[in-house]
Amino acid sequence: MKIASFEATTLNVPEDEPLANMPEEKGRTRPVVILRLRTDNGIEGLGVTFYGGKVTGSLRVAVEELAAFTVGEDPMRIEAIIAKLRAAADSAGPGGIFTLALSAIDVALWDIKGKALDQPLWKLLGGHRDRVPTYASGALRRGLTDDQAQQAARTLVEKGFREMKTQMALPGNPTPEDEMRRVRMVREAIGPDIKLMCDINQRWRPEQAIDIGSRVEDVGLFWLEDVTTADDYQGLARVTAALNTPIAGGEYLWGIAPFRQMIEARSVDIVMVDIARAGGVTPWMKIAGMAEAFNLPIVSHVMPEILVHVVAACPNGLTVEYMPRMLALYEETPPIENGELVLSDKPGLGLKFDEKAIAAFTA
Ligand code: SMN
Ligand code: MG
Repeated sequence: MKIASFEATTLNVPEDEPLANMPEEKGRTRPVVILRLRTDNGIEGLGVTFYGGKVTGSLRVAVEELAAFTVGEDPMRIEAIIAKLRAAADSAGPGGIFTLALSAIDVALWDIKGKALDQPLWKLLGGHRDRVPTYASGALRRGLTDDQAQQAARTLVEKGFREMKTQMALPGNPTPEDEMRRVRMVREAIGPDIKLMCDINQRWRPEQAIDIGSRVEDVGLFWLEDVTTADDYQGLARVTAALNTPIAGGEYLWGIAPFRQMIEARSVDIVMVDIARAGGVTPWMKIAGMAEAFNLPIVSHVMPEILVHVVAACPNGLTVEYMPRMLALYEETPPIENGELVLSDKPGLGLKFDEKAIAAFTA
């Protein structure tokens, strides 16, 4: 079996918020590049990447230029292909557009491998369990009013979510009191038994994180995420040491090596890995193993339809972020039962592009 051809397409995917119907801005779209990698025996692997912003055209070209080097290669030899692509791109890595593009190719190769072996990816990668907890994300954002946040939180509970994520570092010039009030109001709306995460998206100073983090310890957050600049490993470590609330981080790191620095510095209690910035399924699983060696749980970032496989595969997989932004790209995605995503036995990623939706989103 050899790679025979490929097709990369730029899409503008609507940023609707289907979980609690709280769109940030009506009509806003996110640019995304999708890849179809085809073999000479009729298998098609799919890949998705993004974070290209206004240079998404360049990201698509990077996917195409790299994919061209996979043609003629054996798709089962993923590490050999990655090495070839790294060499071809000279020093364009280790981060940036090169890695975002590599990720789409790596994901498509794993999809092909699963289909060729007639095995779902989560089993191929370890198959630790066939259901994984998931948390609602993207609905309880910082831009909402307190009332909207409470209403959205109740909607998520009514929909059966047992875990959900909100945000602090509110817009404007919030006082620590304002920040506390928001997270308390969300807790009040959902009750004590729902797991509540809170994302800061790198917007606090370490001392601010310790101050506000200490004031909200009694809210019982499941984790506090990206409390300060993502690569300030020492600053993060100070916050992690100072608070009882677990600190999560890692979504902004590129490749695998920075995770070593972050974990060795004891910067986080929970390791979060973004597949596009990591460079695909291959590095995601290596980072998961690194976290396991340090007795740390691992969690996914966005694209639950893909990441459910890697979290389910790992013994230290904790929960899957249910960020529904890309679900519209597919005919069908894993269902949620009792707050858990249910894995299937469909081969590879078990996903099929919804061709009508793709045509409608094509840029
Ligand atoms: C996030 C960042 C970028 C895109 C989507 C979501 C956020 C999260 O940090 O963790 O959900
Ligand atoms: Mg985050």
